[in-house]
Amino acid sequence: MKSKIEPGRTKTPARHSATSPRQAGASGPLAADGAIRSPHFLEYDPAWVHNPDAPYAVLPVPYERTVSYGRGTAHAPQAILDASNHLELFDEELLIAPCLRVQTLPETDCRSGTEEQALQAIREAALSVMSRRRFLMAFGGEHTITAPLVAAARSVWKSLSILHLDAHLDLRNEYQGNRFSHACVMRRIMDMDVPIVHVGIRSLCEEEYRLVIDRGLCVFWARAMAKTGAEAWMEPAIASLSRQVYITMDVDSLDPSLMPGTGTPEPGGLSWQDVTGLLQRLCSAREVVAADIVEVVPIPGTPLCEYTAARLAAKLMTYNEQQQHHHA
Ligand SMILES: [Mn+2]
Repeated sequence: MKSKIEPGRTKTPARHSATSPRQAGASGPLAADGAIRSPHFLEYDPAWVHNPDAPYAVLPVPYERTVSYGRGTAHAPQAILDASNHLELFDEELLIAPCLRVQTLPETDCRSGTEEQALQAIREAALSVMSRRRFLMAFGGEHTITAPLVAAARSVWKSLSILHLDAHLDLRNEYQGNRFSHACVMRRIMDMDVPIVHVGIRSLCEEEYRLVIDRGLCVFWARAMAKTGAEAWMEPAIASLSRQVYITMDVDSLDPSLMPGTGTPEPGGLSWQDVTGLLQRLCSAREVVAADIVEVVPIPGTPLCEYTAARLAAKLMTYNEQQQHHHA
């Protein structure tokens, strides 16, 4: 496994300088290509970045083996970490600086070995965090990685259900001859007998439609959500989830105007307010135990997609942290 841990670095001065965060200079070591490389989530904090007792752990998972359309998601974890260094620490909505205590783990080895071996390595890395009831945030990579992540979560939390944000159902039994394709990931999770609530769906095949009807699956369709407005779908979606929730966020659930960098974009997606509103309510109503953000494909020349993904991850951790304080 390749370690990307950097030697101790002092806190970046960038964030609080007069210039905008993005213009405000390097926040990590320079790579050979001159790009900034930051192997940690959020600003470097020597107390937590390498600390296995941190309540939050970020796992970079650059898995890209079965993508069927746009490529490049293997570059996303590093791009999201880089972008996260430019986030404001102060939350504009909650009006607090949450001081998230986040360990950033070395990325999992997704290139060598067989598909099964790579997925097993992801499961083991996740389990090492979850078995101590720490919050895991994984950055893909393609959606395939959610199966081993959920398998690990399911072995720790007995009353687990899945919130699945996606444009697609990903419920094919196999795709292009592969049962581990990104297009089959939720079917593999259904095989584990974990209840799933699908939100934002606007693309499916006939096989998937039959499955929805025959098994009475819980699907919140993007078209209906847009018609009724958030108040009508958020509470029923949350009410359909069990006490402990794993969230998998395929970024193509967001509208492509907000998230153009993804392998299989689909028009008509969720807004930023839709998704963050849902996450906030969910964190106050349920115990969110872990999450992943998958299928980001960075676009050269704009940091929009990786920045939005980093912001989404920080938002979820902040909502979760706020509830921890309320419950304490
Ligand atoms: Mn998708």
